[in-house]
Amino acid sequence: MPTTPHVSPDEIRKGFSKAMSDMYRDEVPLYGALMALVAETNTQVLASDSSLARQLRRTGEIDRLDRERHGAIRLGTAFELATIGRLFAVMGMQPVGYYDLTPAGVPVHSTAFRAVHERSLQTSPFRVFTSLLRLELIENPELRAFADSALAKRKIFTPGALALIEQAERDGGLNASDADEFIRQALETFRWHHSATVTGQQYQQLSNQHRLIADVVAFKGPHINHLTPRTLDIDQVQAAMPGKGITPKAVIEGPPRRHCPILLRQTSFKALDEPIAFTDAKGSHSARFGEIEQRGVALTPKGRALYDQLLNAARDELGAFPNEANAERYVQLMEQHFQAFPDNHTQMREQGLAYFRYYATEQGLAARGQADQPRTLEALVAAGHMDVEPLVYEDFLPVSAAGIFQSNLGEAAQSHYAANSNQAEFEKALGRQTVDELKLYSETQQRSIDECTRALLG
Ligand code: OOG
Ligand code: NI
Repeated sequence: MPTTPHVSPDEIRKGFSKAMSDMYRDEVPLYGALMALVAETNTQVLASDSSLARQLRRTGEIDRLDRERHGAIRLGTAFELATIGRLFAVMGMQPVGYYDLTPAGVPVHSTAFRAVHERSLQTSPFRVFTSLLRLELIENPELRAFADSALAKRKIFTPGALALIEQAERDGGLNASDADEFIRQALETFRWHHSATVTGQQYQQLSNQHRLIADVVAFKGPHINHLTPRTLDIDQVQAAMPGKGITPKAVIEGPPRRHCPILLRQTSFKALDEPIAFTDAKGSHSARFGEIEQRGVALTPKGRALYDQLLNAARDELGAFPNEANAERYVQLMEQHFQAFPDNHTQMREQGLAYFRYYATEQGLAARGQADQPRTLEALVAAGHMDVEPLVYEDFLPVSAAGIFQSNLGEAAQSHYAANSNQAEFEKALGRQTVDELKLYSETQQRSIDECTRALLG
């Protein structure tokens, strides 16, 4: 019997991202309002900033903008993390980067599942910030044992999803109808449940230990807790949010506003209080929130070191967590310190602070084969034979992520844990190593240089 061909994992991810967005919009109407606001703002920005529009057309980002979003989940066990890794692999997503949130008082460590090749990212840049609860950080031994047994009992994947993961691994992919069924089954893992698996009192005990612990342990599964669209002007959306009945957190996380955006800026609105049926009583729980992000150029290790240094200097000078009361001063300090970070692409490139993509120009192609044609990368750029565009940052930032967690978990989250970063333990749970994001950016940059050189010098 002829077998039907496999669907590309990139297409499955694209379909899954859309299905997730539809589900979340039905469940959290404010997400729909935020998406509409972001789309409206992006249209305005593209109409008024022709050089940004040209840049995004050239890199292709303009085509993926409408379907660009990230989500976040929090898992409870090594089995859940390893299995979610297999589930995401069916959609062409790999664990990229390691983020330790314990310095900020959040008892998790995390990775971001995403596509790794620029071509796949172009089809669907969908990412999921995935955290693993560190149960060893629960101080009370009885509560730890209770959490352990509650997590050991739950089954967050449907039998159908598990079977299709195995089938995809065995056959090297899924055909169209199995891929559709996989999307339907996989979606169930991320769904919100109106009922908890514990009593009201047990929930309270978990929550007293840490609200995040309750959010993971008391529920049937790792409900998606936000979906974040990408905006081209985060300040504009932040300012427009109150007019739409959405209250944003006090400060935008990440770098200050610049002409040439770097890395990632994010802001969120507070988690909603939602009714929950505990096994013995009615109550409520807040976990789900909204967030928007603006993405800029990816930084090299040197650029990232400068970013971290300036961010830390500004925060040290502030002397406290950024909050409503000190927000204005924080913005001032950030702008002041970031004067030291060049704000144009030419300087960033010359100083090796950021990654770029190279494109052969008409002029360069016309000069192909001529005797006086420039031969080095720098000479080709200088002669206008190659254009340079910023390579977009596809990942997350630990300090920003901590700020997003905290704005939704409240003051209690701001204690410090003695335990520190443990990437080896995380990778053991995951069952594989995480991918180094810097290597990915450098490979993408190199591929664009190679392609360009071939086209021009062949
Ligand atoms: C994840 C918080 C971090 C981001 O975009 O950095 C985050 C969570 O709350 O589970 O969303
Ligand atoms: Ni997020």
